[in-house]
Amino acid sequence: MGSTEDLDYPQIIVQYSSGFLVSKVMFTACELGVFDLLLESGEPLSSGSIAACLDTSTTGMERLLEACVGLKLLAVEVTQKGALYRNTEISNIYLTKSSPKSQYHMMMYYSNTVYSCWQHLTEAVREGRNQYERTFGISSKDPFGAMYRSEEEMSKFMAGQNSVWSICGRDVLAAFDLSSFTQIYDLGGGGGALAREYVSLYPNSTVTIYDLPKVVQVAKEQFVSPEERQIAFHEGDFFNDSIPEAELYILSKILHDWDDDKCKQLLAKVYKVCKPGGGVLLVESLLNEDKSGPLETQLYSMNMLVQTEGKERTAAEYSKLLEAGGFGAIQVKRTGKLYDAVLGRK
Ligand code: ASE
Repeated sequence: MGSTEDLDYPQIIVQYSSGFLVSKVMFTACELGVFDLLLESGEPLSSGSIAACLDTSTTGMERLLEACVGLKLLAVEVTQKGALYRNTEISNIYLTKSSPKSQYHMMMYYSNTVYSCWQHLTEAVREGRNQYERTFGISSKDPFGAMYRSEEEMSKFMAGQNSVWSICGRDVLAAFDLSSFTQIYDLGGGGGALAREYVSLYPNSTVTIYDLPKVVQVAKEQFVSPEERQIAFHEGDFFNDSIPEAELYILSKILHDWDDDKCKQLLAKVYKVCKPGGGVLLVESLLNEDKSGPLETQLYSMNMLVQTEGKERTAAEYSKLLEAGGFGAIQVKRTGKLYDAVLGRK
């Protein structure tokens, strides 16, 4: 080990300091439609023509494009006609709206709602609670009442949540052989992208999305077509209404929204109605047992502080919650992607 001078210290601090600038550059290029335009055009374009097409200033667009080149989200080629920009592979796949793996909606949710809430991270840490009151002037007693404060906001959240399953839905559902289950309830299944992955991976299954009536209404209108016969809906509030009997319950990014008491209460309720031999599949981003990482999960846990009543947990913590609810034979599978899987059996 060298002395402090040869550590990459200052560089790391400088990098971390501009982390949010990096996010905002990527979000802004997405929001303005830079990647969509370059995909559609099929040929490299100058900053002037991109600015004209997207109705922005040339000076602003020029700098945005240059920064995107620095981030390797765009490639530049200098010709006699000046600099011409094109998408890199990664932006074509993840940053264009029309791509099947598009993360556009997730980024828009981050760029607007999440970004606004994070203005109050200091207060969130001081007070140990979410920041809806400060950020949006709405009561934070019911976090999902606040998150779903308008139909538009709810729809943006659902679209954002849906996008992650196009990149790791298959991994979390293939972590265990779930082919023996045919009747599945996805509690808090929202926009249905995970349900869609499920029925595609397990063709003999039917997945019922159990969610709040207003969520189900928007899911039917905007996200799931009636032709998707293996996906059904059930309107309800899983804390206050009854949950129908089934073989497998999926709780995907649900427990991370709630404190331990609420999690145990929900799991006990699910255990009661679960068929013997059935189970519950938790889909969550797992912290290392010593909570030393992964960084992404640590940051998500900060976001849970700012936006919800929950936190990210370790596999042992989820196992304890499952056992408290009555479940046994607990198995944990880390996928190496953003989300992992934990299975408990009745
Ligand atoms: C929730 C998930 C999210 C509640 C609020 C949320 C996400 C963002 N805000 O259940 C998606 C996951 N990403 C993060 C940062 O946690």
